[in-house]
Amino acid sequence: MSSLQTYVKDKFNQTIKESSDAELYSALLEMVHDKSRELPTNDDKKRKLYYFSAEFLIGKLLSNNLLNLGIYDDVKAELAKYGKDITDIEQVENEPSLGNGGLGRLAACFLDSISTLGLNGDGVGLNYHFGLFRQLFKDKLQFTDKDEWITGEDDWLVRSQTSYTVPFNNFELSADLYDIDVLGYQQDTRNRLRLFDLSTINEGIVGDGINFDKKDVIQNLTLFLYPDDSDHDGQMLRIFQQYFMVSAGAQLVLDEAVERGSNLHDLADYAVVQINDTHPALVIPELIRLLTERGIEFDEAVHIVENTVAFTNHTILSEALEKWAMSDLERIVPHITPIIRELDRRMKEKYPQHPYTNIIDLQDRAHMASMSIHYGFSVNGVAALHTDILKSSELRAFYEIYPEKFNNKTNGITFRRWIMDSNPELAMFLDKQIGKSWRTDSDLSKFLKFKDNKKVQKALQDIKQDNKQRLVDYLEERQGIKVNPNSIFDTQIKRIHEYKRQQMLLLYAIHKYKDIKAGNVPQTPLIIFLGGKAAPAYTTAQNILHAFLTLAEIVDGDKDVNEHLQIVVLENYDVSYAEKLIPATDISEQISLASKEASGTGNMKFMLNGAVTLGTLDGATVEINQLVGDDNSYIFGKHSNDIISLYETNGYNPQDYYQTPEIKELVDFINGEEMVAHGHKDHLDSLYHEIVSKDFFMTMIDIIEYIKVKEDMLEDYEDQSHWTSMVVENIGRAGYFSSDRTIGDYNRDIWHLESK
Ligand code: 26Q
Repeated sequence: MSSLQTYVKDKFNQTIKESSDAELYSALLEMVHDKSRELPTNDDKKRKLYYFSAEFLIGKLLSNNLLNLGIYDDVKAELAKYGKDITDIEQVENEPSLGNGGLGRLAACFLDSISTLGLNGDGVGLNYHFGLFRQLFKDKLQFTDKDEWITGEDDWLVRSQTSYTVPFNNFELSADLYDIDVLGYQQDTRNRLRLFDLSTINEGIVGDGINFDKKDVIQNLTLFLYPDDSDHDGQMLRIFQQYFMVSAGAQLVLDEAVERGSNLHDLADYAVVQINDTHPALVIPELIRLLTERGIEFDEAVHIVENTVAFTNHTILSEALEKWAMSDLERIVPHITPIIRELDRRMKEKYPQHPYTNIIDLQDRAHMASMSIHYGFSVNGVAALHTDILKSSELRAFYEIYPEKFNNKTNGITFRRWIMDSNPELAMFLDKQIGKSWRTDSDLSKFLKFKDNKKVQKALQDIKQDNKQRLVDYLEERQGIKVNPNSIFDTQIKRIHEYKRQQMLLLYAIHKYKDIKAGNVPQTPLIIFLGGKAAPAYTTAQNILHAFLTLAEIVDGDKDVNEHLQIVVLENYDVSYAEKLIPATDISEQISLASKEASGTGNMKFMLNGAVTLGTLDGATVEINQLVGDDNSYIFGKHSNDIISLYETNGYNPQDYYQTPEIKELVDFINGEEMVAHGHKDHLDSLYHEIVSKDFFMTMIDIIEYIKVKEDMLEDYEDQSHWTSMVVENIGRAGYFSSDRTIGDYNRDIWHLESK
């Protein structure tokens, strides 16, 4: 009897054939759990990485774990023998929404690579019961609901014996540790994602949607990821969450280091703490506090922490650079504020000529990035351009003091999830053409020689078509939307934010609609897929979604147009959706305002899956363009240095662009008669005014060129042989973006962990 059969028999006393998908899922989960727990952790190695992050957007784990254990194909075949389809069973699993977007997904890719490379490294974060939120569309508007993913029985969380006490001003909370095993690809060791949960949590306090009493921290602390922080109570809850995470995490770091043989004086030889953006930055004063509590002198404690903590920056948007009022910190965590003040005093004494790098500013607010740079030993950006901008403008004053701390680590993606799992047909085809070594060394360059090979081209076109069909079926099942698989699939999927310029794609869609109405019918139909959540308090982002949903309805209802153009807005875009959309896509939309997107990682996933990039020279898209060249990517728009000077000189006036007739016509459509007849006038007016009078992210500066380049691209698609040669070029050069490469770089330059 196979092992799955044994589990099914033991658990349900029946055969595979007799079992439902839910029962099979449950049995498989137990089987994988048992197999993973047989693997030793890497804790026999002296030095260990702790990747502290408020977000880990891990996605579903069943198929990924089966793949990493090397038993996916066997399990699939065995299920098939009894008429069961593994993809149906995968649907049973809930996807945890423990992240907003790129930063959280990056953390998940990194954990996969750390385990795959056999490095000793765990993730440390929080176990949010209802994740971020579930997005629902009603009346063409976004609504939010709690996203329940913990089932109690059939999830991946394993309660450990460990709990820590976390002190706050007038009370203490207890942090219970849950572990999720992180398996590496073909690895015989495992690491863990360590998630802390509030012992006194009460799910029952959540009312309608995602409403709950933000002040009731004793019951709410780990209910949601970043609940709305537009109000003061929300911001205070964020401080509670961050401190809860880092205090419990720091206790874990110290206890485990001692277990591995540290005397704490030598902590920096035993542990490295990477902080994922500033959200875990309070770990710096907390570690200092705990070390002094354990008998180490303050000066030495500071020195130890300086050699233990490293910081990654993920954004240059100033509103995302966290600063906390000292008065708020004093009310919530008074035992660390004297430490923050002392850290600030010391740096002011040492660098009096660098006021821009102060930790505490003139309004008595503590800057988390400043603290992390002064008291960490490494600062990295997440793509070459991003790191350059940090050095030359955003963090320039710090770079002058500490040039040796700055380094770039261009982001990456795990090939296990983003091709082997999500695009098995392409993965198998690559095996056939270039052998299987790419699965472990990420080297796809041998594929380049097939650029003009007609048979290879035909095979790639067939694979893309199959992936389109899979997406079409999934869309119908998930959202009840029907689409024509014989279309060009054009996709923008990411959080809704003005700097990412979904509103520019909207203007393109308006252009296309009008153009088709005017009789310019495209040879191949075009489908524009838009997916992303909008922060509940971010009005313009909500309005952009509303405008898309409204335009989608207009286009659908228009007989002259609907055979040639469709706009599909994906509800509750998540990792599972991405896994279906990316392999099916032809055009990868990476259209942020140059200088604003730190890296992007979706851009890499699309490239690996044979989509061609349409983008600005921003983030890692710059590196994609360098790798494939201008002949194999479609680049448009102003460059980052021009944009940075425009901001510096206040040189962008939206009216200058709005008055151009071609632009005016598109923008006016937003709250014109047709849109208002289908949508809500107030939302559409508000979006219109935002663009016409503010346009903070300069939509109109690039729109004309965007439309032109995109039309060229659509025309080029019609020459399928040429198009597919570009696809080969993109796939063949995607190896650089493997997160195994990124993690190798982190380890070589920052972590120095012993490799296998
Ligand atoms: C900050 C303060 C208050 C409330 C929320 C926040 C907050 C929350 C989430 C700030 C930032 C985030 C997430 C940022 C993020 O996802 N950044 C993305 O990181 C990716 C991985 O490096 C990059 O590829 C993207 O370019 C970057 O936008």
